[in-house]
Amino acid sequence: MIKPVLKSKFLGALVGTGVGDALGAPFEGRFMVKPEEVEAVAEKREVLTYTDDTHMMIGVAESLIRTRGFDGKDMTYTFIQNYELEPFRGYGPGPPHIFRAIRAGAAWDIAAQELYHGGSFGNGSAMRIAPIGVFYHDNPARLREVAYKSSQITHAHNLGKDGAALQAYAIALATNLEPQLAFDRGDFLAKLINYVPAAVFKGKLSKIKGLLARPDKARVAIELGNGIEAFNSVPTAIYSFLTHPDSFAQAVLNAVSLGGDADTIGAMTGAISSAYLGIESIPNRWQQKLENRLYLKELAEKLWELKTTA
Ligand code: RVK
Ligand code: MG
Ligand code: MG
Repeated sequence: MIKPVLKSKFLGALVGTGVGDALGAPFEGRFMVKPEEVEAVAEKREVLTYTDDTHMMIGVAESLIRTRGFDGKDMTYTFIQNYELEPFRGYGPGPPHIFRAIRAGAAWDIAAQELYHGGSFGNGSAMRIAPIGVFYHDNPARLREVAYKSSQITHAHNLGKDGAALQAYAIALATNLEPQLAFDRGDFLAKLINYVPAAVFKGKLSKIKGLLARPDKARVAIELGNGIEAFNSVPTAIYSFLTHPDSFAQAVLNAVSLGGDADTIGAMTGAISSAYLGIESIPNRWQQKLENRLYLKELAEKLWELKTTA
């Protein structure tokens, strides 16, 4: 793949996360909505403000850049510092709890195991994974290792880790594909099913083909889920991308219109879609209004430079 195409995909994955998150944020926790309503609400807003999903993704990118690859301790303290500066971003219940425990003396690499029973399986480590997905796009084994280790900081349950690795791998596959060539949904899904070990993810991914054949949003919400758990949202984001692999806008509007954890499903769909199609696929009417757009682009460019000059 030529370098400018790859660069556009790095930019797309990070900015696509932000746009999907910001479009979905007003609808988080809502029932289903029409895509036109999502579009109309975005049009009325002067700034598309992002939430914890993008805020934590920024921390992932900042740490990867600073340490020239993954360093768990550095990433942990980057998350904590960012959270303390902007605690108002709408974080899930778990991460702030873990951050306070670490500040109080808990070890950064085991603090998350204390949360819930065996750690969290929320989607918080999958929603922020885009920088890891693009940075390790050419090495699935290292991608899995880093996705697991980055998840361990806040989401230590195996299903939380597998959700993060699955979302990272979907982004990596999308990054590897040339957008001009015909897209093979069956091949994309087969690779994901093969990659993820947990039966709950394999089972949901196996339902996507049938759901794509007969679009029915209520069935998607029931069978794949639209909730805060990794297994109720990562397959849903993959499904949403696959509804319109050639259109960022249609895929993300479709994702947000499912309601439930709309910002996060929007963010994860946006990351996969624009890792495939590149940043040019994100409509300017949304890009221009995205909060901190220039900083997200700066981080993506630095990550790409690190990858291509290393
Ligand atoms: C507010 C039982 C468990 C569990 C386990 C449930 C932001 C809990 C973002 C928990 C995202 C919730 C979202 C979320 C990200 C997790 N047993 N229940 N082992 N593990 N749960 O707290 O960062 O919106 O009900 O780790 O993943 O936009 O409260 O948070 O939508 O999943 O938060 O898991 O949340 P947490 P998170
Ligand atoms: Mg959020
Ligand atoms: Mg959310």
